[in-house]
Amino acid sequence: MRQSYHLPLMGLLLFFLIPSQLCKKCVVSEGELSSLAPLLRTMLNSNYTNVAQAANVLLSLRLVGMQNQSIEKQIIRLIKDNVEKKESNLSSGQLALVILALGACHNPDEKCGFDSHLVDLLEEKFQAEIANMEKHNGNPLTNYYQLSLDVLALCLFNGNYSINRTAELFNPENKNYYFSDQFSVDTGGMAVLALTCVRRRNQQIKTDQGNLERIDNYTESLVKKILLEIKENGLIGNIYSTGEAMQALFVSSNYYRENEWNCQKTLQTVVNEISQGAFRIPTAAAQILPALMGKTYLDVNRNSSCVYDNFNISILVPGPAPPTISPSNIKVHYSVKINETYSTNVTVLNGSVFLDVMEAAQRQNKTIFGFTKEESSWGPYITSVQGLRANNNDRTYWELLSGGKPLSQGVGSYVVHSGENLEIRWSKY
Ligand code: B12
Repeated sequence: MRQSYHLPLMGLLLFFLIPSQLCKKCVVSEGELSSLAPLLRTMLNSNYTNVAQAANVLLSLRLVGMQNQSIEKQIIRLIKDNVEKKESNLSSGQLALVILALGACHNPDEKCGFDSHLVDLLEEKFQAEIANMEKHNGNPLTNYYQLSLDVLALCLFNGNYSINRTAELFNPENKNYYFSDQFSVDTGGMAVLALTCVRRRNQQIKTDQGNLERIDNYTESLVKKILLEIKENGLIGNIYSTGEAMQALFVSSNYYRENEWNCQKTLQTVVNEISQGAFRIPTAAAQILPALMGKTYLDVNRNSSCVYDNFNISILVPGPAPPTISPSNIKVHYSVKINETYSTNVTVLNGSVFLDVMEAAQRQNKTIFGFTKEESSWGPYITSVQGLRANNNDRTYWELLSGGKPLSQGVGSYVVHSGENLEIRWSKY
């Protein structure tokens, strides 16, 4: 039988209407709360196959005070099993997310959400990121989004990190904030959250005043870069970076004027996009939800213990049925571009995703169209084509394009159209 989960409407409303910090916020209105139901459905109905995905979901649910004991137990089990099995294989950011999720809504001094050795392990992984930067032309093992998660988790859970080193690393001119010359709003947003945490925690330390001033300036400059990415419809960067950007702007309202960001407009566009099904990936849903309810990752250990509420509106009322697609075939053009371009025409079922096209092409010719993928918190990530493997030390990756324009979704979720020109291109970021 399908289980029914409910949103604690009144409790929830009170919870997020009480300002948790003195900064500018706008949140979904009481009347619009039910528009968030698709996000919760996506998160709660997920299989939690990936540790970063499970941690994103748990963190998000805990931040908004949406707790269901059986769901929590299920996610926590998965995370803990995963961490035990491949502790050392987790990337630094994955471990940071686990710490944030397990530690959310507990008093940091109680250390009850997770074993404190995870924080020690994160310190080591963060050092390994820096060592890699020193060896490989300033390129971390992962990326600056994850380095920001690392600093945030270390800052919130009393880990060791150098304020001086943090100030050096997070200079807004650092190339790691950019992918192919484009400022990454998600990365900038996460960095603002990390720097704000460091700033607030170390307010009183006289000897660090110089570094703290530097951190202030960097935060201000990152906030300016985020504001420059506000689009006509209010989205910041794109729909998938808007959640992180909103959180960053919530905690940094002293760095911009009220008329520089129309938060209500952003909120309204996001709410409309939810109804259009933009957040069907659990990680996407988990990353947008906290901001819509006025929460940020800095609220993670705000001394509130977990609240298990009695609920009164059902959120698992069936969502709108997906549009029925006729079982007809469509033809698309598909190319692999390295120096040369290798092309083919592929026939797939209407409603297919990019990955289906790649698989069909691979069946035609494994040498030219053969590829590998890895599961990630956003679904399948393409790691190699023709045996040529993406490498963070060289900043190389396989870029997805349609009609020559980069896609904002991955191979597992981008639905292809008849006659479309799809391409996977060996690129540098
Ligand atoms: C860093 C990053 C990259 C780096 C990854 C390599 C590196 N140095 O780490 C680069 C620049 C190469 C990259 C590429 C792409 N990215 Co990217 N990326 C990110 C970013 C900023 C952080 C990811 C991260 O580390 N998360 C934290 C860790 C703990 O989670 P994780 O699951 O272990 O992380 C891994 C995956 O996220 C994976 N990854 C990165 N991007 C993408 C995109 C997709 C679709 C998938 C399945 C996996 C994936 O790389 C991470 C490190 O191994 C996110 C922003 C965000 N909000 O999450 C965007 C983000 C995930 N990327 C996105 C996109 C669209 C892409 C591309 C499809 C762009 C394109 N047109 O080609 C490609 C992926 C193509 C492919 N080969 O499958 C979107 C996904 C949106 C969606 N609905 O699917 C995001 C949310 C950015 C955005 N706001 O649009 N990305």
